[in-house]
Amino acid sequence: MNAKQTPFLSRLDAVAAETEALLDRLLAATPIDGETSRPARLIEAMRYASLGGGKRFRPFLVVESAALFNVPRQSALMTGAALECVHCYSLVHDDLPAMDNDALRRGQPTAHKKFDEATAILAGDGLLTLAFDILSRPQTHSDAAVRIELVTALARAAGLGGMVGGQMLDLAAEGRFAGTGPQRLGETDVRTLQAMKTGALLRFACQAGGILASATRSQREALERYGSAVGQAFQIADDLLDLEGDPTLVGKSTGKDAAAGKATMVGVLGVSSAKARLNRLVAEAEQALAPFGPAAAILIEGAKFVADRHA
Ligand code: GRG
Repeated sequence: MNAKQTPFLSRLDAVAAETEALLDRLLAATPIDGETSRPARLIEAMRYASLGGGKRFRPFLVVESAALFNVPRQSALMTGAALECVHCYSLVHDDLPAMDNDALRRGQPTAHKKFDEATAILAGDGLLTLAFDILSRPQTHSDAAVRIELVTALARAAGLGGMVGGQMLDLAAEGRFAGTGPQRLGETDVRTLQAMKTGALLRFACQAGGILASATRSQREALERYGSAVGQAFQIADDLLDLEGDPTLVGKSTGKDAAAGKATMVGVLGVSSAKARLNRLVAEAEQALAPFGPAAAILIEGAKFVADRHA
């Protein structure tokens, strides 16, 4: 434990360590039932992209939202590991030359720099499909109906009308397609883009606790309101880090948003209004969890962590 360790960071570290150990097992070299073989270079690239880095904030949200309902930790960790596979795939594909063309991620060479483009694309594909394999397993939940609900919710968060759709809107706003130019998006369009690209997975993380617990509609709505505020806060903090962050702390190149003409909330609102918005979103996240009382204190700390993060 380092000098700055707080109770919140200890809980985040605990989830990170358990998620790491679980992913390490899920990404073993030996094929499992129904598979033929696990090609060495592919498993190496999938492990490179998903182990040994990352805050594991999404699994933390799954575990702590599930803990509100005393869901068995194993179920929450499996769901968190599945979500982390989708998140890591998105980072690998986002870093590709055809997307953001980044050389550094989590302070290390990006997957296509470390391996090659074809391997990076396949590693991303492998992680995405593994996510749904994990959710379909009885260790994730004994009730198949709950597992199907998780699969549906993650697919909707990750796909066409969620993260992948948000990435498409982002590229379109940059004017990346033949015959198009950069778009100047207004606040509503930037909010929609960010809610899809970054917010959808974070929102799923919070929803997942309610799904695993078969929670009531009002409990689920409260978690979704919290997840949506945390998602918006996360993206504004990320935009501020790109503008003001230290690349050695952030672990990736910064200053790229403005250079690429990216549509960001900081660009639309300006720095000081974006910081004020960040504070409002943390307050909104806190209010959303009021029905859960003191049990939700750790999730409120999570929202503050997102707003204050430096990496
Ligand atoms: C290519 C399908 C596809 C989607 C890409 C999520 C995404 C869409 C792109 C990532 C680009 C990016 C930097 C988005 C901002 C928010 C974000 C996801 C930051 C990284 O998440 P952290 O800080 O990363 O949780 P760690 O390393 O801690 O896991």
